[in-house]
Amino acid sequence: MPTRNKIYFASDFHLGAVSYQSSREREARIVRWLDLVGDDAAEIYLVGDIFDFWFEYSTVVPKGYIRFLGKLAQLADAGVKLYLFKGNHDMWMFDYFEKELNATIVANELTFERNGKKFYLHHGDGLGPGDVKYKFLKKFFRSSFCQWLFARLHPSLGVGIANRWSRHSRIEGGRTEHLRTHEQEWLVTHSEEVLKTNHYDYLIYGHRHLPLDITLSTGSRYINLGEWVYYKTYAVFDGEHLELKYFEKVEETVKSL
Ligand SMILES: [Mn+2]
Repeated sequence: MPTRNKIYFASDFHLGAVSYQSSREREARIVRWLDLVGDDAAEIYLVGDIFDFWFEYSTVVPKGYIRFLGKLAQLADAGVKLYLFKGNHDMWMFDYFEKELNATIVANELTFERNGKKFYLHHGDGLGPGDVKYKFLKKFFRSSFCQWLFARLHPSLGVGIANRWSRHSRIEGGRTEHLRTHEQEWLVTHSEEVLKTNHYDYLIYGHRHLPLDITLSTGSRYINLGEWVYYKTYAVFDGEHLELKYFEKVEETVKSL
């Protein structure tokens, strides 16, 4: 029996984008990563945008991703606890993965303590100042009315529309995101705001598509998990330390301020 004493975090796999072929290659890489971490993982947090698009009808789920989902099922059956966050691309995850994988679906933020360290997790969309238009859209897309309406469309039509929509904000091979100043990094702003009322050691997000490890004013760390089209980054907590790492890529170090 392996010792399961580590916690792993990753986000923004965007499975389904950009092409079928690139998604399959990425899926294979993710499965290799899950094989690696599956040996000592107690918990795995997938912090949103796992799929470039996801919708669950009452009897139908999107095609594809069977190796990835099979691997998650294998890990879940081996006793690894899975947490799947809703991102802005896959906010329509309902109870399918709860049923099939015994996973916990997280809609917004999740906070917990492990070994005396406090964690704050969120996909990262709709936080911080500005972006009023997106915040409004998020409220609409997450409403039960919108979900009811979408479920009435035939999947060929609904998923077709969704894929076209998804292309607008699609991740295009990474490396397009650059570090901004602290004032412009809205998740830094949001984290500092959160830290005014509660202490956390680690504030972990996705969404930004840029791996970041930034020490905040209180000594807490803002970790951005990056994405898996270009960077292939993840974080691991071994009970004492949290580290942001590259998977199958060693020549670059993670950016920090
Ligand atoms: Mn994303």
